[in-house]
Amino acid sequence: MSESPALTAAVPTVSKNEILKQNDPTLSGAIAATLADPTLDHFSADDEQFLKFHGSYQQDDRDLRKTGKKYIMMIRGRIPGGVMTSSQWITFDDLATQYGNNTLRVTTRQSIQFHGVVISGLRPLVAKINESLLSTLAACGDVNRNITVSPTPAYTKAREAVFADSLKVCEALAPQTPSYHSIWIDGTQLKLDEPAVKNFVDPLYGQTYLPRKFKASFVIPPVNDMDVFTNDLGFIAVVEGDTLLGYNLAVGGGLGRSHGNVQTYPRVADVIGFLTPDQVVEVSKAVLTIHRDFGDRTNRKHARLKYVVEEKGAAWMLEEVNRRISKPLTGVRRYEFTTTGDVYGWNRDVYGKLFLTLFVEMGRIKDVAGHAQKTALRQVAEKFPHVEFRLSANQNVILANIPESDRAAISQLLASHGVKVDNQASILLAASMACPSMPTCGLGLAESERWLPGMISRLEKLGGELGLGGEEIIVRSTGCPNGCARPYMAEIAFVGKAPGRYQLWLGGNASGTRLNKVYRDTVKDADIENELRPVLLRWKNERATGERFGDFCTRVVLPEAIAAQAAAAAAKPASDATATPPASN
Ligand code: SRM
Ligand code: SF4
Repeated sequence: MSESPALTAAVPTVSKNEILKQNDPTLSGAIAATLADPTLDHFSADDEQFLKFHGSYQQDDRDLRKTGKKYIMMIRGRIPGGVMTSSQWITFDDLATQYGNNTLRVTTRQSIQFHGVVISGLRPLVAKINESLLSTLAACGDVNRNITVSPTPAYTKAREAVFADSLKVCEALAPQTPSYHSIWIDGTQLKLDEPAVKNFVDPLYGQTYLPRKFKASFVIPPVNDMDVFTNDLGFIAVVEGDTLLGYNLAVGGGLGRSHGNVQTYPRVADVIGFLTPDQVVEVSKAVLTIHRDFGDRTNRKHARLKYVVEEKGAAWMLEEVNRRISKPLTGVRRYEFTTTGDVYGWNRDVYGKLFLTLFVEMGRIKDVAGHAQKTALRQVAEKFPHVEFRLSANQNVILANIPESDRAAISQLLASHGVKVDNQASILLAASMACPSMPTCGLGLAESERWLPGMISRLEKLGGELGLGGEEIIVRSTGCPNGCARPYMAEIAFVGKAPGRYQLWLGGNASGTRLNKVYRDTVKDADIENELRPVLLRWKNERATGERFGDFCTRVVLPEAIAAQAAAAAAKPASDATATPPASN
């Protein structure tokens, strides 16, 4: 398999991916041909890029690298708002067993990922997802990704209107490429010489799609369970009782960064105006096309919409959105967020039925000795077909639409598989998230999903020693700085730098409105308690009444640490200056 010949003629100013898209706006590459060849165990580097638009990543098992390279695929579902029927759940459960590594990975964007799929399983898996009336199209790639929507049915009946609006946006922003159907459903390579195919240009995205990924979210205050400010496009519902009045528009959020590259940084979105529900599609297209037209196509590390908004300003953004819509946005309405968390256990919904939020450790649904969560959920889906499965952006599962009469039977079924409905996890674990990192993620620099549960136990031990047991602190970890478990919003974040080494970030808040900051640039795994002990002790002794750890760090610890780092940097000879770790990035 060879690289695209177009690369030899690369226009120096645009990135490689731009040339790939330009040369094949159908995004078909040679995917179908590779799938049809049983001698191949992986795709070409070019097709890896096209595959993302189809919802799949080529990976290799990093645990096996020392003995050889085993190619595996990750497939991500496109599940708007994370809502699934019980029969779709059964399909996904079957597919994980038949083609994947027998786990379902609930993602931080309300989707499910399959890991460890070998190339021969890829097409049947994607075809069966489509048969279940879900998709994988645009779950990844330079397009609008899975739209997230507040899933909890406890707060307002307006959620249904918000969800309906999100589906309209999802449909309006979906790419139109004919290659998805032909590769995954028909199993054929698109005939690139057919005029309709040859001249295909996506009506919304154009020939080269977006410069980078684009993420949208709908959230209903006061619960910021979506981390809405980390999205390129956020709709913050303005609700009166059960009536949806409209949305405040948030633009330009995003978290990805690279170590040592200060041109890359996490950013919270700006809230720039208010729109009525009839405007959601028009406004979504306006924001998306601003990214399409102004995003940086020369440098993928600088290509997200957040850099456009940061560099041109929120006022410019508002003007540009208004230029592209028929009725201008009006002034931002009052809103307030108080929490980002899910409500665990049994609760009553706004219609008088019940829902049950189940904690999923680091998002990984699997069967282990004494805790067969995968089997338990499947049996719920089989025996209670009216139950709706909702994925949360905190990597949990909400079972919704449950009559009171099913409560005892469902609790009992879960208990028989070791799955608790009360006191499901310790207070720290229940508020934690980790990205997958090893062994599947090719970008991971350190462990994350496999490491954080042990780290949480260590923090619980430390908290116990200091008399701080029972206090909630939002702890998140990622294996690299890309930010997949949204670490930069956490009160304590561990961001992988190298095997066994983490950057330590402190200072996010409970409402998901504030970024944290770097406290230590590199900490060895074994030294983490030593770094955190004095900070936790100060919090215990010096905090204001009810002050959370992240708020205390932002008020007291970080300003002092940043001043100390600046003083140390000033005291160093000029030649050493670049070795000073940044206080924030
Ligand atoms: Fe992510 C890339 C996993 C949410 C920022 N992300 C990846 C890849 C596909 C690695 C790759 O490119 O080769 C990871 C696959 C690992 C694996 O083995 O499964 C990966 N990202 C995830 C998931 C599964 C993490 C999780 O714990 O659930 C989340 C899937 C969401 C979904 O269903 O669509 C996931 N990723 C996020 C988020 C959080 C969010 O969107 O709410 C972010 C930060 C927000 C943002 O986008 O700014 C995020 N992922 C990234 C980035 C950095 C993007 C940037 O602007 O620089 C990358 C790297 C890239 O795109 O080049 C990345
Ligand atoms: Fe991979 Fe980094 Fe995302 Fe973790 S944060 S899944 S290591 S890209």
